[in-house]
Amino acid sequence: MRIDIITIFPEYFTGPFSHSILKRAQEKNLVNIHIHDLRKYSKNKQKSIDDYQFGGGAGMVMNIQPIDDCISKLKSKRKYDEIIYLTPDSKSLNQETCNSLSNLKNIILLCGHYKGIDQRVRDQLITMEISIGDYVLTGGELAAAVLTDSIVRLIPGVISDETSALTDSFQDNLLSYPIYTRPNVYKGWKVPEVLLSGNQKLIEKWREEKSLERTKNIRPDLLK
Ligand code: 6GU
Repeated sequence: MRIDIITIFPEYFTGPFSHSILKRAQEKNLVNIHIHDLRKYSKNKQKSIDDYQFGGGAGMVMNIQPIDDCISKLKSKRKYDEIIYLTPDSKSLNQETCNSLSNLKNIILLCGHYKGIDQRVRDQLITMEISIGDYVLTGGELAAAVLTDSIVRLIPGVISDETSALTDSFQDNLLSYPIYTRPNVYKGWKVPEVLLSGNQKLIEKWREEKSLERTKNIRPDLLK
């Protein structure tokens, strides 16, 4: 899979993408992530990429031209399955969307800033819009990093034990069950007896019950 990220803060991504699973996924060529500095597509001396809003109002709006030029250049080289704009004023990301995006070959992520982008970019160039939740961040970069992480870990071969992605919270619309490791007693705090029983059938049943119980208590909305 190839992910192209368009941003005015290209250095932002060096941290999140150069550790652990995301780092290894790139080394193994399971994903190729390319960062594009939007300012390089600005046509003026000051390298500006935003302007005042028509009709007045606070906040700058990102211009069409640098975004259009950057996306056009990418599209001239390969076909993109989705061109995604990260913005809080859109549908919230969920596991189902992560699953389907992880099956795609080429995607572009556009990080928004300031007040937002010119609506014509959204109407003409963007094929999908994603928010990562009902709160506002200073920019789309963190959201793009979150989206990338959530997609890349689902690409076959990225997580060594594939079943571990399949038993994630949300894969079946249930939160995960409680998990424990050694020692079985710490400061008198005990691991549930059933997990030490060796009875796999009983263990599965206990885990299902706990998943359901947790979901009912914390996220009843998932059960509807
Ligand atoms: Cl995608 N962008 C920004 N700026 N804030 C957000 C978001 C995105 N998703 C939730 N909050």
